[in-house]
Amino acid sequence: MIELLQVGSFPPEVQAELDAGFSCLQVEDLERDPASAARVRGIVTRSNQHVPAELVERLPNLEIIATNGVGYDLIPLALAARRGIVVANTPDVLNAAVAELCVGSLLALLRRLPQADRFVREGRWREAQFPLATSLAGKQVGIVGLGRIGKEIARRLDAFGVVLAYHGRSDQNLDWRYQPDLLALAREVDVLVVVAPGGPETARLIDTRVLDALGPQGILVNVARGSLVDQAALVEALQGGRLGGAALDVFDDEPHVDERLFGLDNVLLTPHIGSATAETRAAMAQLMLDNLRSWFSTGKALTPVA
Ligand code: 8YV
Repeated sequence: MIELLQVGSFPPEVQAELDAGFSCLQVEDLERDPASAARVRGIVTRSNQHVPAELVERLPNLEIIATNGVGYDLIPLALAARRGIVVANTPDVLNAAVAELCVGSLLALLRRLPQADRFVREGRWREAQFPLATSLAGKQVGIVGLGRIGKEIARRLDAFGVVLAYHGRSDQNLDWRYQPDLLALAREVDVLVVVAPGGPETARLIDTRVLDALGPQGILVNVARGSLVDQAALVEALQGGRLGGAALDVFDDEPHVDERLFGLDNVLLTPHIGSATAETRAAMAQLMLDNLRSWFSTGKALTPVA
């Protein structure tokens, strides 16, 4: 049976599929039996798992790294390219789920849904009216990273009557306005949605200058990677009233979240659940498995990272 090195865990039904088709080693198995490293032909992992370059270097016959997720920022891509190792992710099948979470989180933050729920549950409606919130309709929204998921977010936001613009590496000549200057975009909008890929090129893209340009009424939404935002600067801007609010699904050092965020009423926190629907995760796992099966039967992955 083809031997894979498994980095990270999978739900039982996915693990059963992997075990039915492959012999899955753990990193500990390499320690126990160093000779097994030469037999490993693939790494199977998840997008929130770090695949160290040192680990890849220990596998002389590695052919493919297949990840369950769209992000590949924790995979040593340059090393893989140098070694001729294909990296396959699971794009597109999770676009709708992440877009739904983005729009849902933005609406929840603007209309203060968590607070309204607690207001009713705690019986406070009997004594007072819930304070007015603010509408999404009519807001100026900027999207940082108009890729596959970004476009799904934009299409959904169009239906809410917002005014959309986007920032990224190039003008895609779409109906939405392109803003080549990120600071200018942050100054222009009420809401800044971060949905660009993670990795060294986008690390701390949203820094103090961008947050201050977004301003005390501005809202930041991050459904991409914690690495895209200077988290310390974000916390300080929120605590200091220099930013109006934030909806965050991703963080530095997950699952450990800066506890200073917990006391902020103008922040919505979710535990990296962008793709976390049953349907989406099933589709992602299927595509990950199909990438592996396709590679070992045809020499081609279905969705290699461009
Ligand atoms: C999860 C993600 O982290 O796809 C990604 O890049 O960040 C999320 O879908 C991943 O799916 C965990 O397996």
